[in-house]
Amino acid sequence: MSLSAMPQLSNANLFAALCAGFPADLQSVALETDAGAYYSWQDLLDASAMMANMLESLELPAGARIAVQVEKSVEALMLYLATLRAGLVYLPLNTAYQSAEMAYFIEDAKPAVVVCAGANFGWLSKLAFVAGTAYVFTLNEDRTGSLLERAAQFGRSHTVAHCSANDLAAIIYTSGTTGRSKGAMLSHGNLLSNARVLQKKWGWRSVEQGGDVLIHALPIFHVHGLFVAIHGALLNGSKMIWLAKFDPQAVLRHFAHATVFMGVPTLYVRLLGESGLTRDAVRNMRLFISGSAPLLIETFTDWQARTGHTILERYGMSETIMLTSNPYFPREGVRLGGTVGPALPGVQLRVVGDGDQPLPVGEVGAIQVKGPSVFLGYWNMPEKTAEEFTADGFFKTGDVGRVDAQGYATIVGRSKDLIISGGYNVYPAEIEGYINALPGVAESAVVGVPDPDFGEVGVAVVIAKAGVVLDPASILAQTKAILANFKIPKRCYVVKELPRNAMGKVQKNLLRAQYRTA
Ligand code: MCA
Ligand code: AMP
Repeated sequence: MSLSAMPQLSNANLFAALCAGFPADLQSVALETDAGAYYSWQDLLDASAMMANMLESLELPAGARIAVQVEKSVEALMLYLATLRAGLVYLPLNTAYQSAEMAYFIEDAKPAVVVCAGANFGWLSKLAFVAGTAYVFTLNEDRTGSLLERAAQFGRSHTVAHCSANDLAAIIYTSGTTGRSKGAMLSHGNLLSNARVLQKKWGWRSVEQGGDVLIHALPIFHVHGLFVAIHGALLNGSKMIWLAKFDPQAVLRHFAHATVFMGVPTLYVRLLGESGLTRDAVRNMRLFISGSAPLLIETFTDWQARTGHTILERYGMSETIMLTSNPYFPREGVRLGGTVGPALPGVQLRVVGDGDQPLPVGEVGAIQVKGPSVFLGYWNMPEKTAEEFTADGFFKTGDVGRVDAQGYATIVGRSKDLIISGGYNVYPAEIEGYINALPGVAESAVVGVPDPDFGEVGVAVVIAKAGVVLDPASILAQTKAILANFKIPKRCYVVKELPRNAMGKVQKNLLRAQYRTA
């Protein structure tokens, strides 16, 4: 069959699917910001088209990366959509990362374009140009910067680039337990298949069914805020109330005009601290979703008692997007506090013991998964990628848990040395690497301890070199000058020695017990 006779292959570009979900009335409001700005669906289409045309004018190679480290804004969302519709690769980076961290990401990912805050242009552009980046644009929350100035010169009509489901759409860095961050490669198919499953699973309502309004209070440089929240609303043609950052009182005010809220457990803990959180305040809401970190059963039951709503907890990863979810519809079962619910349709989840042998129901073991939303692999790390998959194609999550007779999964811990603080991942190995390099430090260990607000925070235990006197406050201050603020241990102790097992390995469990409280 000649090419021309072949049926027009449907375009698997995620953007094509998202905008197909936009409401018929494109002049209606798509986003309402906490600063009182309104953007229509047409604005999203027009602005993302102009930016896509601008990106295409740069004549970048296929698969070029667009690295973005900017404060949350609607224009940053439009840039994400523009990158998708241009068929390029979106690489979001936490705004708290400092130059040492950014140098690593840019060296590793070799982005063709970097978009940064104007305030960081000085140091970041130098670092990017040295690494071979061709273009550095600025984008500020007040809609100033060279990116929008440049895009304003381009037209509003744009043909969405043709992509196959397996084409790369985004790279999400999820730091490695060995300290080196790994770029999780997610395809258009990974993202769209998961968005469609969640649309059904969570009962997103079409405009005809009364529609939905999402309060978006999460950062948009991680999977939860960038994919789970944004794709949920866009695919469903649902308005977003767009908060630049989480503020409990602002969220409380918006509950009256919204129906869906997604958050990490810390957001729920802080909302519970507000006397304004009442049944009446949430009378319009239909769904509260929690994830990214364990939701304490106390938070689950307190929320239920205070608001009458049962939080829906779900479980996912940057490498897999969402994997399991408690039910939304009563006909599918109850929401069990302390569990992350059954595997999503299409996801195979198993708990294994040694040799990847599946364990009997209810037994605790390593969680492994397979499914359409499991990533393509780690950027530039084929060996590391291969290590993370079993011979029969299951991805090793590094999480430890069990599955009950009804299929509900419970995460009981992690085999990976990881602290999840306020929903952000903090890798002890990375912090230890920086602390060990400080003058006078012989060795260090960073462990996670419970925290009422962030769920878990880091504590550093440090050994000084012989004859050196170390000041804990100075160790933290020096680390804070180098690393993202959320990674900095909340407490630091200088001790004579670290507890070790027979093999000489630091016994972090003993340190966690010893430093559990300040
Ligand atoms: C801020 N600080 C933190 C954290 N956030 N410390 C530890 N852990 C944190 N998460 C510190 C800052 O360093 C600063 O300290 C002080 O708190 C105030 O900073 P600020 O930014 O104002 O804090 P905040 O506004 O209170 O932020 C807390 C927050 C934020 C709203 C909970 O951390 C947040 O938005 N977390 C959401 C993360 C997220 O989106 N996770 C999804 C990952 P100092 O003053 O000393 O500098 S995706 C994922 O995990 C998978 C795929 C999944 O399942 O979703
Ligand atoms: P990330 O590396 O940002 O993709 O974070 C993924 C990790 O977050 C998972 O491997 C889990 O350890 C953790 N996680 C995500 N959702 C939950 C949840 N609902 N309960 C417990 N841990 C979770």
